[in-house]
Amino acid sequence: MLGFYHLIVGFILINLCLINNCFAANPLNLGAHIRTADPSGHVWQDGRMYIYTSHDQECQLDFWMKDWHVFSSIDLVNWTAHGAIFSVDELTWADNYAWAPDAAYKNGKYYLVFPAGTGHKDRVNPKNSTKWMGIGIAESNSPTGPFVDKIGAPLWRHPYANDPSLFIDDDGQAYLYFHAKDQDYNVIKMADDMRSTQGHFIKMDMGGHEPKMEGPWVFKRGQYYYYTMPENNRELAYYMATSPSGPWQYKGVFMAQEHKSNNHHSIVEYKGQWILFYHRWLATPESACKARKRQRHSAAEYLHFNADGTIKPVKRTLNGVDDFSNLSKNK
Ligand code: FUB
Repeated sequence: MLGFYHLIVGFILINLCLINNCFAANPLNLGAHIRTADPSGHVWQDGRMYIYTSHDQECQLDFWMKDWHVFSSIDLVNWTAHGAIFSVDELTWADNYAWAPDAAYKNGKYYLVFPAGTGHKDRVNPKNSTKWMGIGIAESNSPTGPFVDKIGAPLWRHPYANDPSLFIDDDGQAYLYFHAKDQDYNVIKMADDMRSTQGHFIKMDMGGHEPKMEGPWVFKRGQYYYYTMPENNRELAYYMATSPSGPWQYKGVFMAQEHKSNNHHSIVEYKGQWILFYHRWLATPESACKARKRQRHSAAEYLHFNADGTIKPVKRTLNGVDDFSNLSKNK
């Protein structure tokens, strides 16, 4: 029989759970002691969903970040942490700024494409800044590493660039999109061995709408290609085209900004559902960090399309994709 003691314990547990968000899928349960951002989702041959993330140090203030992590799941609620799969310590050409990564599978190998850099940003006297960032690519026989930088150098040194994103088209051609100083809205093809770029940067026709941006993400659905990005670094917006290099038609914002903070996302289809991964800046009262009230956490939502292929607006929710197992095909 339930006694008073059991009721009290149950009451306390439920309240602890509510405080700690343990009935909700958002933020994703990637582990109690890790802060992740910039999730890049991919479904590989084993049928699991993988997200490659950057890793915020507790209380980090200027995005000094050192390694990249990967997590996998079959239901988007229970995640396996595969740990740090690559770090700036393994690079000869950078020692910091392990920012938003992406991954790809081609020629039987897995590729981790990542931004990294050196120096520091002087916010008071920007002219004294020495910060530089470039894009590297590492390869592995497994989606969870170990990854090795076979080039031993960034893909290029100029322009300053970060936030790479790889899209492999149906014919196997890999396209690299990125954010770059004075060269946003460019794309470059990757060579077949994925160890160098091929040809020149192509400045894409964005239909006259080229706001400040970061992390682009390109995907294909049916006949349409989608170029998506955080417009002004904050609100997720998109363009559509019938080719991976445009011309693109601007279609608007599908996720509003929150707390005037950056967002970074990826979009991928999994078991018949389209999923948007992104990060939220959430209050972290449990943290000893006094300098930052909010820190970043990876999250996920469903993404829905209209009949004409346009994207329906997405709201941030607590439940996220917690009912994925019921909704998905091939459960
Ligand atoms: O995580 C570091 C940087 O913050 C990313 O590269 C940007 O996209 C922004 O999310």
